[in-house]
Amino acid sequence: MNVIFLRLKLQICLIVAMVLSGGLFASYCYAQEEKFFEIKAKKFSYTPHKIIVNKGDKVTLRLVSEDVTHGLYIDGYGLETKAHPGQDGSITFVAGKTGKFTFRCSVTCGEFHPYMVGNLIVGPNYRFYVYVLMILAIGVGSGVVIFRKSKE
Ligand SMILES: [Cu+2]
Repeated sequence: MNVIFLRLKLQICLIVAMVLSGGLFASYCYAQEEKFFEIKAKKFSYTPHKIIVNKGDKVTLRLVSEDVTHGLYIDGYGLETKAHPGQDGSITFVAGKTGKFTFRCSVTCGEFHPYMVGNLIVGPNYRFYVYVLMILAIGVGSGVVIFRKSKE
């Protein structure tokens, strides 16, 4: 094994590492989607009462009250907003945790207030894994091609 060959191998490793890290970063950026939901709050329910997003999504919830002042508190995320009649509330956050989270009214609005709940469902981000697999395939593939060429 000569010095030139060793240097080539090192360069190949460097290129592959650069492709992989750049690809991972790009995957992370492209896998993130912006999602917007308008939630109508009325004694004693939310419409819609089920919000489904993917991990990493940038989520904006606008809370609109159709009668009295209502709140929306997301368990597990510890986020809250309030909507007064004619004055909407809003929360923007990155859904960093997967799972099923309950959101509930945080303003006592009447006798059935404790039952005013909904769910935030944050699923795993499959798009991200698909991108990562593609990048890995490209990285390994190009590495193999360069490696073979350098051997000739
Ligand atoms: Cu309430």
